[in-house]
Amino acid sequence: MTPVTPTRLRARFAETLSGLYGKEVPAYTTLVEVSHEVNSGVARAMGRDAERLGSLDRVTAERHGAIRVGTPTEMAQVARIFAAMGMSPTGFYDLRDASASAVPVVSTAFRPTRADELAKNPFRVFTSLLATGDQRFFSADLSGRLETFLAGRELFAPRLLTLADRAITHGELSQIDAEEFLHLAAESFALSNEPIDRSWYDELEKVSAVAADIGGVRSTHINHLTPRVLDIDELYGRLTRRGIAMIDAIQGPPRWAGPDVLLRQTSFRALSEPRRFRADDGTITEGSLRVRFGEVEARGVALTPAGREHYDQAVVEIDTTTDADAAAIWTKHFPTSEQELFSQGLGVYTVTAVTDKERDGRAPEGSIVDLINAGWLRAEPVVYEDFLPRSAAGIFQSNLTDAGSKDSTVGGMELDASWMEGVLGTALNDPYDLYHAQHQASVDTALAELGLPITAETPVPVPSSR
Ligand code: OOG
Ligand code: NI
Repeated sequence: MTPVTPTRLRARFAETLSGLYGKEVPAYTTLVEVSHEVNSGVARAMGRDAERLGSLDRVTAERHGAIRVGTPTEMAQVARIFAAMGMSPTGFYDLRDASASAVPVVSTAFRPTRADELAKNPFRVFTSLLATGDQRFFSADLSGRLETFLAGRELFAPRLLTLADRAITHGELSQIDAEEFLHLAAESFALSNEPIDRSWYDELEKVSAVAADIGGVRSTHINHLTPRVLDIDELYGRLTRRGIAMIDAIQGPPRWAGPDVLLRQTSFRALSEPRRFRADDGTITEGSLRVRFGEVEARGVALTPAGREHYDQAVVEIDTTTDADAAAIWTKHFPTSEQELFSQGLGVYTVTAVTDKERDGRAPEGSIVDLINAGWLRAEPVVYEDFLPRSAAGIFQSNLTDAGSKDSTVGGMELDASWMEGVLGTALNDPYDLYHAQHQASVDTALAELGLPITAETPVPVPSSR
């Protein structure tokens, strides 16, 4: 029996989780069905152009999950489980200040980083860690009790972690081990039936619904599993017409006539799910909680640090303008064509050499942009594989019924990317480095194919984000 590779484990895990989540949250299955309808419609209407940002197979299988954990120890265990599936921590997101509501978490996303791995299966998981020591949210007393509670729980079976380490060490698992790994991993993220201690949950919920979801229970669960759609405005309309209650808006860049960049997301509202509760006197009652929702997303072209600055400025302007016409504001910050997005150094592209071009005695010369304009190189957009703190905070917030509480008069706690690296025991990938390396590698290969020295200036600035 052939061993199972990390790539295969990742694809199987994404499928298994999708099956599990569909049983737990039937509306998710509707969301996936409607996403597929929209994607086939776009593919029919646009033909091959629909696949500019990923093959239809990739987009159809594509999901991101969101999970939330309570302690650095749990976070480090998550890192081992995902490393077994070829997913490494990428990017650092601090959501504590990104939202008006109390969202006391810092996050990273586990994902494959190589273009060929992303093409095979791009499964990624946005993973948030509760900032239990941040006194803007938790008093010293509550923080102490919360940390004691969290230290006493076990989210992942020791056997699961052993199998994860085996996959990391050997770069594969036997089929028997792989089945057990997948079973235990999926089980760790299933919604638990264990009664929830009512007064403990309520005490945390007063501070933050997110804190209660993470620290009020003895297990974790997948919060949402997000399919990718090629036309999110169309999807939003279709779901609304089906009577599904959606959050008010699509987060991220507005719909407009120019190229889609970064990420646009929306979701149906968190559904009421049956959960069991234990009262102080020990009696068990049936109740319900609303914490899990159905998110969906559309992905666009990745931006360079310069492009990201344009996005940040556009967002501030949209936020601070009353009755803003978001698309009109966007137009002031972004060029309307992909050519411009590339030549202004705002979007991330790879290039390939056009080797069958008639040379007519002329030799290729000039900058990358000159070579593209003269037909020596073809540019392809690189899809944005990461997340946006502002949209993430917006998604968290639009599904909370209560803003919770945050005492901004006390200082926050410094938790940054290097702190997260300490927690994970491994370096975080910087998304800008990954995009830049992908661009540069394609330039090097293409120029070599055209027989040119690798001196032509590249339009993508070196990352200046840190
Ligand atoms: C994570 C929210 C962020 C996204 O897509 O931006 C997120 C969560 O709700 O745990 O998933
Ligand atoms: Ni999400």
